[in-house]
Amino acid sequence: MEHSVERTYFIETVRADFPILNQEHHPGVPLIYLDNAASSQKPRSVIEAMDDYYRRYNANVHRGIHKLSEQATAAYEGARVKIRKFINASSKREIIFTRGTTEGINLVAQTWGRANLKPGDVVLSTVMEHHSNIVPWQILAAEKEFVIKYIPLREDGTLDMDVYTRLLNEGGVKLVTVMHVSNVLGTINPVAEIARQAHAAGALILVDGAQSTPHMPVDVQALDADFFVFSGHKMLGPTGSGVLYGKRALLEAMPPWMGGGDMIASVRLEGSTWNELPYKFEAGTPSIAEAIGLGYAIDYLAEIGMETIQAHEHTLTEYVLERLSEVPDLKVYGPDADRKGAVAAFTFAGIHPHDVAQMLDAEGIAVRAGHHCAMPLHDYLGLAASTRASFYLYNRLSEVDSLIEALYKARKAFYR
Ligand code: C6P
Repeated sequence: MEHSVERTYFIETVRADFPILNQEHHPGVPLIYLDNAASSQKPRSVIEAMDDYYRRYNANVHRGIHKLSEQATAAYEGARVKIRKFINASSKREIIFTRGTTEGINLVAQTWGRANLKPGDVVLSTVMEHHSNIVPWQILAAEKEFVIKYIPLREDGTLDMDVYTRLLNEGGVKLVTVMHVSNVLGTINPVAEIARQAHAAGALILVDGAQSTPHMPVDVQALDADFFVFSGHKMLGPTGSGVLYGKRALLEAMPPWMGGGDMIASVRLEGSTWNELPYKFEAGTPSIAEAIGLGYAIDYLAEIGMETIQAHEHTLTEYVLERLSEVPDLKVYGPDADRKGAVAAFTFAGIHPHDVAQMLDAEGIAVRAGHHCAMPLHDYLGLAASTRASFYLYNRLSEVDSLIEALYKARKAFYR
């Protein structure tokens, strides 16, 4: 049993629920999975729930009068109810299924953005955003001629809130679109305060919750987010699942994005009318097994408790930052553990981040190297790339020790 989790949950019991973790990465070398910010592993309950759908009640939803379709619809809509509760939305009509964070942001850009942004308006974002919260706005700005401004960072990798306030005061801001937790720096942004100021300036706020929802309690009403998006695959669920939350009045007023089956009330050759929420934004046959799987992932997380998971990850973050600070020639990016999620992006002077990742892989340790879909942030930091270790509820403190040991080994090999 590990010291940090004795108080919270028995980590070996959790690990036993994840079949993939119990394997050798190379002959005789156990897998240490530290690429959770890219995608998490899946517990048996999620894998089995999806298998069960395909084996026992595979059918389309909202369409058939037969028993299988009714069962599939109940499971699919049941997942929506679980998600509503998990993020404390006020109605299940505010929960739109998407394929992930990227699709959610593009949906808002192409519906709310297309209908509301005009030349001279300002969309305010940050330099730490993932590409999925930059490119959709750039694509639309090229057509609608609004301006995108970016909040810079302070030295410690947190947002410069003074500049934020100043940019809001310059006027014209219609939307603030900001990540909750950085996938590189780990910075936890003060989203409730950002929302408060945005609303006072007459702007809406979109929160990219891809790296927060898996790791901490999220309450969209407490944050007062107008839109909140996240991906299922980073929170124990399957790829191809995700959520756009939007305040009901906003979603009601927005035009649909994709047209097709299920999103209509009636179709005539002369024109069509739209279905009620949330179906207006769910055209075509959805990812049914994936939505059901996401529901089971939420059951799993809720059973342990998001506060408990956050506490365990905080211990891991404190420990990894402490141990990384001992390694010579290594620089970690982002704030201290109290303002950071369980993500450690670092560089080794003189060693390419990809080489570091490759040497770690040889030791059984899976990490990511590159720009992590945050090229502007890497430009801002003066880096081409970084190596990133990212943790989750099933990671042990001893895996941090293995990481550090492997980094010393890599250093010895390169500095020889
Ligand atoms: N970040 C990472 O390794 P999708 O691909 O749609 O599920 O999520 C996109 C996305 C959006 N915002 C943030 C903050 C993210 O971290 C991600 C995905 C992965 O960091 C893959 S690039």
